[in-house]
Amino acid sequence: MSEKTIFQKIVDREIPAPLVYEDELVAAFNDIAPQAPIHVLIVPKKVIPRVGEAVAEDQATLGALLLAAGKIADKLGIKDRSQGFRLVINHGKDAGETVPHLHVHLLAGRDLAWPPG
Ligand code: D5M
Repeated sequence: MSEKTIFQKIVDREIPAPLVYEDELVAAFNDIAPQAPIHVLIVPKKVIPRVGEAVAEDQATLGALLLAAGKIADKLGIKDRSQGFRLVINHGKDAGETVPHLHVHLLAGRDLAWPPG
């Protein structure tokens, strides 16, 4: 069994981190190194290392990540189209993935350049 990721330790409440959102399948907490005024990480409770390694039985979990993003955006008051938010998933080295536990970045609170870096 491989060592737990930092995110798994947060999900298992071994490392304290206030949860912004939690349901049966996912948990969300603030990023420790925020890249925007709002920067939340949404992670599955089940360990999926990265999005490209998800399998068919993960379908509900993958859907729950996006549904959670919408609920969090609503809760934070950024769901209105006049404001908005961006979701980012980094898969692998070239994309800048640093934690091998699937996570969706929810970024908001400033103008977000396009294309992203
Ligand atoms: O994003 C990994 C993200 O995880 C990065 O933005 C920092 C964040 N991080 C790392 N450790 C923690 C803890 N302990 N709490 C909250 N956020 C954390 P990636 O897409 O893999 O580059």
